[in-house]
Amino acid sequence: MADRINYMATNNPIKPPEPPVKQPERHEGGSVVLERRTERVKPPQMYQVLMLNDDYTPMEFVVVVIQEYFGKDLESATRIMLKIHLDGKAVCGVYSRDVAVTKVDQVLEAAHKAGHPLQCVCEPVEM
Ligand code: TYC
Repeated sequence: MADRINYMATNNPIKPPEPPVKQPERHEGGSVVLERRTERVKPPQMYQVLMLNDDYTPMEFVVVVIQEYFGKDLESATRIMLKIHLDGKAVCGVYSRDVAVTKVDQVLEAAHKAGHPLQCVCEPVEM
């Protein structure tokens, strides 16, 4: 036995230290916070893209633009176009800021190329 290497641990294993016990926070008035959670990240601000009415842009063009750039089917696009025509404006879609700005650019470019005065804007959604 003496000529064999002794692989046994020579010391007793040490118990790892206990994690520190968090003391509940006590506040004036008697309220107690048992555990304070780290704050969750808030969702990003979203932007709605609105199209505005005018007296010159043909309805058919607006319907095609809404289908093309906002992914709506013919029926939804027609409903949105009519809402713009009657109310002066309507939301075509809600996106993150970069996407919303891109949609506005695309609509304005398409309208400009076709010679129509169609206007489109984006604004933060109230949360
Ligand atoms: N008012 C336009 C017309 O009567 C149609 C129209 C609808 C124009 C929506 C712009 O965003 C618009 N031809």
